[in-house]
Amino acid sequence: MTEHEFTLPELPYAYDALEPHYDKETLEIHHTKHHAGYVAGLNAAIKKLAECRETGDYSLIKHWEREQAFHGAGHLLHSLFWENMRPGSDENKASGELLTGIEKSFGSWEKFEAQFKAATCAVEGSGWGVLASCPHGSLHVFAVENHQKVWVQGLQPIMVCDVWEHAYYLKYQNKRAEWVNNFWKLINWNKVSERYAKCANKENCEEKSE
Ligand code: MN3
Repeated sequence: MTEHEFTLPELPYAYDALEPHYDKETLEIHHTKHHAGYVAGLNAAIKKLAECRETGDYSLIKHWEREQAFHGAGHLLHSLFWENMRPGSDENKASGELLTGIEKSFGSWEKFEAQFKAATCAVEGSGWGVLASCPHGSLHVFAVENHQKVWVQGLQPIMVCDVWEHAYYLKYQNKRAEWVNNFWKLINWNKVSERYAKCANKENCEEKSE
């Protein structure tokens, strides 16, 4: 079989690097058990879909496509999540083109921060707070349910916050807002800027806003 095999990416820092905001035990379990589980689930779904093509038996296609979407989105979001954190600082803010884009899209940095935190805290059950760029450069906040629900196809996530209970419960228990506030100090805005620069077509954006 020639299907692609996904692997668990290494973290760009040690498991205790994000203390005290993100504790070592949660981060290690989150990465080695939960994220690894999504990688395994995605590979299993891809293998099953290859079997469907070989046998011509598509009777379980709906199930395996859903498995692929759930575990695939889980894998991609976690990969982004690790990358968009770094050791914390209380004065943490975007700069440059990303800051300009945020101010244009949300009115001000403070309004963006308030909307992102409120949306992320309000996710029903398990999910993610997501900052996403649309193809012509405007920015949007979403509260994504599970890994793949309540989403606009075509948007590119550039910064994500995991609010599944497995992401924070050992340290924060039911205090999701406290986790989200501390996550805010961990955001690696340089990485988010790089991602924004890659996906936004500024020329097109300028045309639309005039
Ligand atoms: Mn998670």
